[in-house]
Amino acid sequence: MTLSVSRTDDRGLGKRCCCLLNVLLLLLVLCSFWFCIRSDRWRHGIPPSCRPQGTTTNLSIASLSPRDHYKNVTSQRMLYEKPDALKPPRTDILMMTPWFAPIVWNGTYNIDVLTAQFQQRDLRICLTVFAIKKYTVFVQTFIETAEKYFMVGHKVTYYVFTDHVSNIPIMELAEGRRLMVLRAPTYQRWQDVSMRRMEILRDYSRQRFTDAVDYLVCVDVDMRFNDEVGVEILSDLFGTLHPGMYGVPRKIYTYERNPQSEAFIPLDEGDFYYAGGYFGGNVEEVYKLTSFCHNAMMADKAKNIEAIWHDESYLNKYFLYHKPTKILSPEYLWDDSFGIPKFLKRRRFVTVPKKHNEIRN
Ligand code: 5GW
Ligand code: MN
Repeated sequence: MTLSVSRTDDRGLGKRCCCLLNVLLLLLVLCSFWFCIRSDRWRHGIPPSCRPQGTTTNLSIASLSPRDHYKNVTSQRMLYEKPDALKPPRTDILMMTPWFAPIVWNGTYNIDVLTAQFQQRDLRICLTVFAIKKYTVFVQTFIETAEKYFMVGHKVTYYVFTDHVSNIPIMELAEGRRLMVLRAPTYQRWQDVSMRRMEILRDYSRQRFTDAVDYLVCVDVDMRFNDEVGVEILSDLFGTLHPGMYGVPRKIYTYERNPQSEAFIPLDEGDFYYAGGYFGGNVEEVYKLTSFCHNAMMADKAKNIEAIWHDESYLNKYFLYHKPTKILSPEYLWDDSFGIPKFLKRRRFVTVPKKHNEIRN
């Protein structure tokens, strides 16, 4: 008898526990559902520059149309010298392309105004490099100097793609900055090491970068930062003038001239010669660029063709028909072996000299 009573008690207790668990589970599902809707709205529904800044507490988020948020942007007083509509800040260089993309030179912009604009958006900036085989030796200087000069005060993630993860030094980084080391395949031919960067960046732009990054900056690793590089470089799609070719006639540009190649550019076309070692933009634009370049390389490979300057040739083809929205002057990619011309007020990112036969074999 005692036994049967206690068994009934057990069953009752079990049922109550089960009920409680179900209720908890339901609550959890509801909570995560609500959180999903909210974060989705924040992420996609409203342009980041228009995130509400004032008080919106008496309005439910679901009842707002995106335009309602425009009213809540706060403004802040800033003091600086007024621009003069009749006096360009510089006359010794080209400041604007014929398609109205700014060319970024020292003395042509106000970094405080730009930073204030960009800071409202709490940007996540991602700097990518590849360090395959012996090129891991460049990583330490690259990151140390980036800590000093690259996007100081902003949220930065370094992505280092390498085939030798253990050769990447552990470094202390400033607050808001992270280093991600990712495994990348080794290719035997150095041309493939260089060209396959496009394929890897394409894949990451389609997956990992999509929701984690606002702007990508994709550069060579055999470099060091030597002066400030800030938000003035950021735009939907940007390229950089090659330090060896900013002032030469069109026909001198070392574009691919074989009409059979996907990278072919005829002698009577072309705006600038862009460097392969410095481009970027938002994730969607970088996806489109890298995807085009990789597909063009594969199409050429099937025809047993390789463009003269590898990934750089395909990049130049892409930029000819998909014009960049901003262009970086050679201040952003300089090689001291070219000397220091008068118009070059700053050398922000410069090549680290390498002993070619030691580092490249
Ligand atoms: C190796 C031999 C010849 C040319 C390039 C490489 C090589 C390039 C390599 O072994 N490992 C490697 O990671 N790279 C990546 O490709 C680096 O990120 C490097 O910055 C980029 C482009 O190659 P560079 O820097 O040697 O090309 P240049 O034209 O800037 O001298
Ligand atoms: Mn390089």
